[in-house]
Amino acid sequence: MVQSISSSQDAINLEDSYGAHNYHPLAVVIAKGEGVYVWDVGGKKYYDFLSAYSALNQGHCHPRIINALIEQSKRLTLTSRAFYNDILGQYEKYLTEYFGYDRVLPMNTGVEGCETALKLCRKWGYDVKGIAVDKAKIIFAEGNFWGRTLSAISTSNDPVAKEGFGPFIPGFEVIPYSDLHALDKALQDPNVAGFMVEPIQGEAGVVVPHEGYIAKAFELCQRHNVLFIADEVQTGIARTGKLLACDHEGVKPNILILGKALSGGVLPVSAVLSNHEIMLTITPGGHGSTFGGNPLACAVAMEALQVVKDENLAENAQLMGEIFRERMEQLAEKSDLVKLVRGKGLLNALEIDDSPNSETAWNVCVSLKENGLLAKPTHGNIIRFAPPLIIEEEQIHDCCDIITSTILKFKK
Ligand code: IF1
Repeated sequence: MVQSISSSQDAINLEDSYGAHNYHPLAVVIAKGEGVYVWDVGGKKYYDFLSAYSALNQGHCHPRIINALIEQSKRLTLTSRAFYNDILGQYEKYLTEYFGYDRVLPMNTGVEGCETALKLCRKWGYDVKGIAVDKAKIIFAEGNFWGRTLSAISTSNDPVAKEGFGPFIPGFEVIPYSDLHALDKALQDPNVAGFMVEPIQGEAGVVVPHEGYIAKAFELCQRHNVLFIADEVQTGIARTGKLLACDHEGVKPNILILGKALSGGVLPVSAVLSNHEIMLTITPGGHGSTFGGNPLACAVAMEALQVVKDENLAENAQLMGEIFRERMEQLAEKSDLVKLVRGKGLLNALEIDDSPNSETAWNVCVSLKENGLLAKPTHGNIIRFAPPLIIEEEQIHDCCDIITSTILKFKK
């Protein structure tokens, strides 16, 4: 039975004693979340500027999404795909119409969505493009992050994520991000079946490619009969100020991968969308998952997406993001600690003017925590700021005040 823990240290000690040490969390123990706020076990209130890495775009415990969870959980949570149920088909219709695709393969986590997309890409490569069996290649961009499985770390160039876990999956090639010449060169190989890319690289430090890169990359892929696969697990669902980050350049990916905020952060839901030709290359028994497309996930995801539309979260992310970057650029002019601010919509980052392996960014986040705002560095000296997209103008200014005063008072 869940018991309430009143001491942060007790909670931390329990995790330290009984859990894997695969994270190094900021020393705050959260007990409650609502909208843009969280409260720690001592009752202190914070702005959540991480949103669980963009899984909470609709805010913590959104009443409509929680209600959908409660109502469906009283009726039917899981059937497995061994049988039909009365909600999966409705969800598939809703989701494919919402994003403008023919078909969807429902999964759970973001990395499962990406693995699924890569299986579809290889299968299409063999069955449709005619690549010789086991010769298909897929191209990725340096700095990519799409999860923690052996396939995902096989394409990583982050030694911390990769070292000690070999050998790695073959048939993956990594080229520089935002480099069209490198992509064009890689696509000369007739065995290339796909190019998987994040429209903005989240973990790499909110790296925004040069204007037109996504559109041109898509065009190069079409020209070489290669599938353009957009990993929108973090940038999708209105985070960057459009429903999808690819919408900023009018690109409709051949395969679209969604996750995180697809469920409003209530439970793991991911999805892979494509046209009939690509999706139907996988036949019964070619892929699956116990929980993939479960009735509870379908009910929650439909409500979570309806909230995005009804509350105009993409437009709000665009407007609040402009205010945020404007305020941070003013801060950068006044502070020798802030090198630059970059991002789109409400996916932004501050680059701290110190060496990537300095403790400065981390210590700034500790000070922000003490001042009532939770954020965390991505790599080294880059602090990602990604609040829920429901944040209001007064709140974004309040947060910018906290960030500004914390940084201007910060002593290295
Ligand atoms: C961790 C990072 C973010 C993702 C993109 C797929 C996935 C992710 C673009 C996989 C997941 C999460 C994973 C989480 C922290 C977080 C993260 F710092 F690790 F890289 F957001 F930037 N594609 N990102 O960002 O989705 O399987 O996790 O549902 O592993 O520490 P998942």
